[in-house]
Amino acid sequence: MPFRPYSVTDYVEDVSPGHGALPPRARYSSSDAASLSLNGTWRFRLSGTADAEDDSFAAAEYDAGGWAEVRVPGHWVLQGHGSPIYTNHLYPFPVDPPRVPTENPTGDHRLVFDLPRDWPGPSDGGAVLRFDGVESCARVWLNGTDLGEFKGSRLPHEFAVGDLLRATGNVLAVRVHQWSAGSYLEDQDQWWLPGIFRDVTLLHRPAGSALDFFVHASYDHRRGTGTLRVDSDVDGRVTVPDLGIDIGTGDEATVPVEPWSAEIPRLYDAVLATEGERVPLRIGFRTVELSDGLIKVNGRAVLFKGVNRHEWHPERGRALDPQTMREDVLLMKRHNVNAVRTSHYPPHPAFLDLCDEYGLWVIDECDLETHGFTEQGWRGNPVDDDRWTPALLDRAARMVERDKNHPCVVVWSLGNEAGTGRGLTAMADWIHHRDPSRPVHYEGDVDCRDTDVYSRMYAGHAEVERIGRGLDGGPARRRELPFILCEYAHAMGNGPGGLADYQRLFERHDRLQGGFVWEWIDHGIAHPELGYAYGGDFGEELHDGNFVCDGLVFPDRRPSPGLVEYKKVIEPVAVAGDGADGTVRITNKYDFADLSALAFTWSYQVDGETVESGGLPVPALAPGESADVKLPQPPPGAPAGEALWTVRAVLAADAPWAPRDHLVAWGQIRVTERRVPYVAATARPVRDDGVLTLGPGTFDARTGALTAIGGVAVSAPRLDVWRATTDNDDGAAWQSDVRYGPLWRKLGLHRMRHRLDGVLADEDALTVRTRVAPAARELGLATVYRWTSDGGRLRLTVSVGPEGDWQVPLPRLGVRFGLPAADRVRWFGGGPGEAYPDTRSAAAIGRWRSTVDDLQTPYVRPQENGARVDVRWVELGGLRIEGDPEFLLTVRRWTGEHLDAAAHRTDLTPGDQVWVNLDHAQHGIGSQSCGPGPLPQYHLHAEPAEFSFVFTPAPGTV
Ligand code: IPT
Repeated sequence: MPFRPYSVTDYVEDVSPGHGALPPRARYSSSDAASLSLNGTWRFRLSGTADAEDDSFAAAEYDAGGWAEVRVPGHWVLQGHGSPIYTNHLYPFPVDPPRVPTENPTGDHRLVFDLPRDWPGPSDGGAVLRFDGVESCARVWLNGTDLGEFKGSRLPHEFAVGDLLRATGNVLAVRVHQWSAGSYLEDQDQWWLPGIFRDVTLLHRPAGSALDFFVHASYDHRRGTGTLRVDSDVDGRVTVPDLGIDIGTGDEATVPVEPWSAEIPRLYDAVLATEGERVPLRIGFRTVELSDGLIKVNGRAVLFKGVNRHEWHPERGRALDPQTMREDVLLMKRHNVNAVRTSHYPPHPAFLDLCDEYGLWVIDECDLETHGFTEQGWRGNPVDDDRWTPALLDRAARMVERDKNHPCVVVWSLGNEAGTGRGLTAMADWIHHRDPSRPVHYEGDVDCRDTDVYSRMYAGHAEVERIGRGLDGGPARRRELPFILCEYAHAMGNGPGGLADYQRLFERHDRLQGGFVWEWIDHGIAHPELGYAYGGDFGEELHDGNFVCDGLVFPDRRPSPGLVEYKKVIEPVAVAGDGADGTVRITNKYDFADLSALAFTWSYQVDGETVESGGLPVPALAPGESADVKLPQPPPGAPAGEALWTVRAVLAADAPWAPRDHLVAWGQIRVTERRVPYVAATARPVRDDGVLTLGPGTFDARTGALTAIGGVAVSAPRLDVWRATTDNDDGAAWQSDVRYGPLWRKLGLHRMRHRLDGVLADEDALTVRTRVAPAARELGLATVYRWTSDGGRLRLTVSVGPEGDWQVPLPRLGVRFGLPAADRVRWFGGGPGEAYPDTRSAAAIGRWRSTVDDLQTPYVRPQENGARVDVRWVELGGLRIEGDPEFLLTVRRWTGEHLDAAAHRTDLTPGDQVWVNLDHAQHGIGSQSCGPGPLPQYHLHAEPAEFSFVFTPAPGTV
């Protein structure tokens, strides 16, 4: 038998963007033309290869009654058919472009629908069938007619179908292949999730309606005027009632307007009326330009306080509903975020409507990433291969044409991590030509040959500072351009650390126009046994574990401590002062808004209790302005103690994105210092038959181990230097810098031995000498516990002296002990949330309460979490504990070792004790899961240290 080449359906492996679809155009919904959503339950059949089934299912008479069902929009792998796959940059199939594996999960979808009774007849124009997003390749039939096929998963595709429609019994058949040539262009770091995951809509196109139009609405900040021109392929009229504008398409009107900005998103309702339909428009007047080496909007340089947003829902994947999109926008606005990079593809179009409305600067990024080619030195990269250029240009055009009328979109991005090549240059040229009104971004263009902004990812603070100072050299063109970090502060697990240090640089150097935290949300998939699943949990042969959970919000959108920190770091008002002169310095850090939308309050707190509070009159400072505002006299008769002022800026009235009184910014100003607890060593150790008592403390006389305080049995405090390594401690495998997590483990810091060297009970103290060290190493920590008491209170002083050559910092330094029970926790110190040395901007000094369970931060992969900083005292489990100096507090129902061993939250089960860590210090957090480690000033060096805790029985605090 002659050799017969096996070939799958040709279009799947064709590098062209597809056949049959209409040219791209602006996205809009007309107010009077009919439309029909085809979302809903469709019939579904999954096969293992692209050609397992013929196309008979597209025929009207085909009986799909025995098929399964899927929800559209949706991904079939999240609906019980097959499984998701997570890889960061590795292609989960052999790299041989444009070929794809024979095993190519293929989903046949089928929907039978009727037209609404009032659907216009064929003489009233045509109709188009629109797909807003299908991953990764689709072939479409309507009523048995082959309409064509397309690739470009997160981009719209439309087909003309007017002639094919019937009043009833229309059969729409869509064959979707998981893998196609297009997959090579869609190697973003996320789950591979095939399916019709965005809306499918049938749109009536009345005769005489526009195919496409381009709204040009600029703002002249010198004159305070806006200029409007709407270009359309069909003549029509444009009216803006609030501005008295009534012009023809192609004509220009210039009138005084209020400009649009992310801070004050002024939109004007307008109508484009053509012979065929009326199209409602929301027009924002704004001009983006590069001038003085800066990105300016309406004449002012902007500072991006941004996030990278992937579309994510823990049950529905990238099939987002309108409420989820709105929730993202509201959460961002409420956390002072002002910019979004739509990493790494154009979002669902409704998201951009929300950004227009609520005000967010958007970098709209094209659906393009070929990162996996880095494994072969970028050989064969499609973006440097002319055969692929039409597909790249098609993607660029589909993004720009769809989104060009959004004022929120201020920058176009060519894509992400696609190396370099002629295809990218072609895209940039096309975009520059089609829309000269917006700069073009692409991080991979290090010389900025094709782009208008110098962009990097994960650069460390020192390098960012050099760039800010203009000392980074580089090609002449790049030196003239503004700088952004399109990704920084990798928010994986506990962290990111160092945000405040970046922000200080951004604010100091004009050239640094801010950055976009990587990333907005953890892409954990809700899982019945694991809580949230990540890479590997579906048995993938290649995967990148929990690298897909690196967001500022958890999969359920609860803010992580990282987001709370970011909110504080990027707050638009600075509150500063030293308390000494009775004034507070207020600075407006907005780029456009004055402070008139905010109301200020003061409160005077002593030992964390508010003594008095009131309103603080602050002038409506213009952007960039500061004022010294007089604080009231400290309330007469206030109790003695540690006093401070807290100044808050809240919304003075309801805003569209948050209610009145929503906290926007705050600061605390110290008035008097804390007095540390003093315990006179007046009680004597008393020994009685193996038991030693000292004040309220009971000890094992032989070992000197504390066994009880008052009535509370405890397991003795011991030195603890270990923390369940965070994703940032562990660091990314490719990091060339020192990664302390693995080093700590190699040294054995997770299995320290405690050798007892001596117990001495003398006149006024019980002293226990130990040496704490790991097996197989010569280094160790000479540790002395000294107990004293005044009869009622028990003071523990811990002295630590490193022995040997400690070249690494310690994870933590403190003591850990066990309590039989504890539930409620009350403390005076930093709160309410988690904080570490380089993630502590949002910790406010005050009195806080929590339960033990609520002190845990639910990182998808369990790791060190939940510390509270600057704790002066805590009450829990029948004890009060004061620190000298302040300490970090961690309380959990499992040990650090148990936490360290867990892979998912469901691995953590409460034990029979509550474990309390009282830390003198912790090592910083940093961002080394993808970026730099903690800055040197946040390292916890192994050096001699001494710290004390005072324990007092406090019945009734369990
Ligand atoms: C960078 C990617 O652009 C982003 O998609 C994501 O993978 C991030 O890293 C890490 O979570 S790529 C950079 C690390 C080389």
